[in-house]
Amino acid sequence: MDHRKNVRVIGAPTDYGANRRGVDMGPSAIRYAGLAAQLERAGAAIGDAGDVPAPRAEVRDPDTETFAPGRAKFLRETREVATRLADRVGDALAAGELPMVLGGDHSVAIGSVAGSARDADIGVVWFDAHADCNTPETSPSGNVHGMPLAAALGVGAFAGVEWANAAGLVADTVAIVGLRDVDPPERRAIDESGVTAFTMADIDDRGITSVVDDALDVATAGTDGVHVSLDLDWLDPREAPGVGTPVRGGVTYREAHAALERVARRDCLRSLDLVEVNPILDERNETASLAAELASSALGRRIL
Ligand code: EXY
Ligand code: MN
Ligand code: MN
Ligand code: MN
Repeated sequence: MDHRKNVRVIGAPTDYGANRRGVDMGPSAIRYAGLAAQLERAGAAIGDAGDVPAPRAEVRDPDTETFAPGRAKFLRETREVATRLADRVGDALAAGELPMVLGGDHSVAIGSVAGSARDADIGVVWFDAHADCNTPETSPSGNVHGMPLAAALGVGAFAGVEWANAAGLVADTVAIVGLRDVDPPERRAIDESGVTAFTMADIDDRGITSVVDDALDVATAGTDGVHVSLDLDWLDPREAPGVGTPVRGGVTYREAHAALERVARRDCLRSLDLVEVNPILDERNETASLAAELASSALGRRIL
């Protein structure tokens, strides 16, 4: 991959995939926190493509379209935005740029992964407290932000759903890192699909750099590049309070940087999501600032 990265920032201001309002302000908050300056520190050239249009939840019926059996709220809206975003991400890659998607809730990753995997075989590293492997049949909430990985892989009711399934992605090249809140059906889905999953206990035992190196081995095996999906609730809520679904016991500030620095060192980054930043719940925009900093580490910001 070439060394001066041309980054195309694409905002996806959604919140209907989550159970709390406010993540739709994530793209503004991350930009305001100095994303462009942070990326320049990594030597990247930045173009900001603005936001994809996203419907407001309060003027939509959550059940206009859904799956039966099971529930996926705001499925129509998810489809609309994912389809637009996949095109934007695919266009950025076709232009030789690195798409950076600012969420928004994690349902936007359905679009970014589909776009990234449109014309390539990709691997995925999913940094998250949650597995995001529910399907409409297994979801306890009906919130699609708990389903994007299942959607991309075509699990359960997502099988054969063209707009949701990522063409050039197979479970063998997907690794989730940092798990600490997994629903029992998701555990089964992980086992059956062949996705590689690392819990916080793995990080405790082996250290962050060794775990992330293993995740990158999985995601780079025979692929053209790696999509990194960074859910800010991956971090401990003390470091990242501005998220809708905080779970205690996450990675520290330094572990998070070390992880993204390993990504940069591998020189395999194809596309990146920064999602689930909730400015309403944040303290002085620190979670948004952290998202911007971590993006800079992922792009290879050097200290010396
Ligand atoms: N597993 C729960 C559900 O599916 O409702 C919670 C999912 C939260 C997903 C967050 C954003 O990563
Ligand atoms: Mn704001
Ligand atoms: Mn998530
Ligand atoms: Mn999460």
